[in-house]
Amino acid sequence: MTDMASANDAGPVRLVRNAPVAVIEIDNPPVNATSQAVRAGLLAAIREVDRDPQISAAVIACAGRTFVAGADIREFGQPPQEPHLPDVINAIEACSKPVVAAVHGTALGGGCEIALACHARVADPGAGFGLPEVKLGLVPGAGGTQRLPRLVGLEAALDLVTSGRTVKAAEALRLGLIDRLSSGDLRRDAMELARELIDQPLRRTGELNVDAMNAEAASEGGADVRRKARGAEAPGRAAELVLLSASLPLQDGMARERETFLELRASRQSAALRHAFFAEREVTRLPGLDSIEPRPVQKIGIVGAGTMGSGIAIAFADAGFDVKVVETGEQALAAGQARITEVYDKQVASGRITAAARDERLRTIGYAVGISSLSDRDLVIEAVFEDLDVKRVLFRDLDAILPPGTVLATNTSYLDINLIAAATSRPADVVGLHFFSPANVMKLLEIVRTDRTAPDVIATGLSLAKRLRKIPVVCRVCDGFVGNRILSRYRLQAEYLLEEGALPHEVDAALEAFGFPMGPFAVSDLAGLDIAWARRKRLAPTRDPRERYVDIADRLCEAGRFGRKTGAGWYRYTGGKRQVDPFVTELVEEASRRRGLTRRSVPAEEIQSRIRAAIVNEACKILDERIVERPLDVDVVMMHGYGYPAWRGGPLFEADTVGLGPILDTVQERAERDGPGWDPADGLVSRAASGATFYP
Ligand code: T1G
Repeated sequence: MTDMASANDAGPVRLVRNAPVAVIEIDNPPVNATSQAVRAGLLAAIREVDRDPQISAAVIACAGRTFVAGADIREFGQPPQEPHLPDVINAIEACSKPVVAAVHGTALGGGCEIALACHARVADPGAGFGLPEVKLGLVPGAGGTQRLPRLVGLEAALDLVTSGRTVKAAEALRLGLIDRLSSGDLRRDAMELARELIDQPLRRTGELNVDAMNAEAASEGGADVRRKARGAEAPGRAAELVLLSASLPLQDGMARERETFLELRASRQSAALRHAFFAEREVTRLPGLDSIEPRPVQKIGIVGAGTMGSGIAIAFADAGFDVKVVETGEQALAAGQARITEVYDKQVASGRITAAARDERLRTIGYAVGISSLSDRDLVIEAVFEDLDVKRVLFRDLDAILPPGTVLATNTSYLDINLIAAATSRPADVVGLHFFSPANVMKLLEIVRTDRTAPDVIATGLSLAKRLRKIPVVCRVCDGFVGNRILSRYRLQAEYLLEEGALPHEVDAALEAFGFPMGPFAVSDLAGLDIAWARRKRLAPTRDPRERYVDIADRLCEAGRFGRKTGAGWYRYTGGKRQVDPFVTELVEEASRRRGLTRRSVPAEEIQSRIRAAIVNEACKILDERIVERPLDVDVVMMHGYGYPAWRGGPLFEADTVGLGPILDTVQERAERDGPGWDPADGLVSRAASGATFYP
């Protein structure tokens, strides 16, 4: 092989003129996104390959940690610049010489589309492929909806394009998305395949026929996609384009795709989802903390092996930590161990992990009775009974046995962590790590700093979140922190709607139509009504008598109806399905009578606007009180912990879009009727008056 390693100087794209197989290398950190310079360099390189008689084939590969992870999302707010990615990709496919993609890391979006237009694809066994554009409110814009079905068939293409999920290389091979798995040296294997294709008829993806599924299954696929999208537009539009691939020539299909892509790129939903994408990353960067070194943490202690403690143990074991779970007695410990083992057994049964991986994870989790075995831990998290005195005693005892520097964390959902920290001699080492159930699944982690938490302890929390692949939001202490505080507020507004005429299933239906995966009453039944009941009883002495209080939930609890776990709450449950219960309807109607209200039919739009106003107003108060630093902190909590539709960008992003004036009007109307807890937030009043927004 002539070592003619002379590269053109087209910035992030190098053409290495090995003969007969050249290498086109893209080097655009951090994820080789197809910026304008990458597109121009790639087009120039592929034209050179076509032109140079010394070159008989080419491999497209990437430097750094991944193959092209897509178009550069940061460019979307600007006017499109040539060369456009579809043109570059068409040039790859039209090349007169074989072009092979060498994929490592993740080929996503435009990256996957580049690979699809190559004449063959070789992947690292650990590589992934996906078209996640729908997660940004878009559809693939460079041939993905038209070429993928030509390689994998309509059914698989519908699944991948409308879900945006990433498939691992083994599945990609099985689907026909790739041709080979690399045996070790990816570039060598790709060059080998390219060499084999020299002088062979080129297999151009765009010229393949689509293996169409039957029309009925296709239309069902499209309808099912829209139902699951819960108001998001992109998945349904993507489904239409994939189905069109079976009836249109490639370029006609790509023209329809490009038209849809440009339309959606200008849409509110896409702006909201792109905001959400960057907010999830921005939220991990707190002003003033970027230079603080986190404490080294590898050994984790977890006190309490109940639902939360077990889930937290699994989350840390999955991330490769050394975990020790303790309980007060053998029976509770055994129950926790059984709970953890059951989760892993289910993952093996579903094929999510292998039995060997399960055994490896279970080996990293130790169990003991009592806290004395935790003295070698770097971090100890308590997930015991939600009672302040219990937690204070526990922290006092932990303080006595843990070495200096160990971080003491509480998983409390509501309690004042300043008071828990005050029970120790080391309040600077105390922090809240509020996981959401199931703790090994839910992405959100509220990192709650007390008045005295040391900066390096907060930095430790952020570092742990990254290793746990969770999304952290740092907040200060208040009742319910961010998410639960807002949830309590809008759940109360939902109960006012019951007194005025709505029924639980109507409120839930309106909010599920708004885009929440589940309405507040169904969520209550899932979480358990008794938890919020205990909090209301604890707060009762401090409740402002002027504020409208609804006792329907108390009556349900007094009747032993704690939700799914007791077979009845706001709904009755038979076979896991929720059903409207006349008992609850009667309770609600009786509450209206006691309030002296004549029930009326409440339109879904009113339910949605009042709930959104309640959320925005409380979120703004949280900002005003500096519980969090930025609007995006609240938006990320609500999207990742409470199901606020990401295609709305989170409550404060959406408030800017809807307009703060109309939202303030709704808040002020409720304040007159519902009492002092509903006073408009100062920040909402001032922004509405000045025309300012939450996101300048
Ligand atoms: N554009 C611009 N920046 C991006 C980016 C992208 N596509 N992907 C990641 N980044 C930045 C990210 O903001 C962060 O920056 C850094 O890279 C590391 O990312 C035409 C139109 C690839 C799986 O949707 O899923 O192609 O915060 O922290 O956890 O049809 O990034 O450090 O400043 O997430 O290792 C389709 C989105 C685009 C993929 C890596 N592609 N990215 O995860 O690192 S639309 C996507 C990801 C498209 C075509 C259409 C992940 C990742 P900073 P990270 P990671």
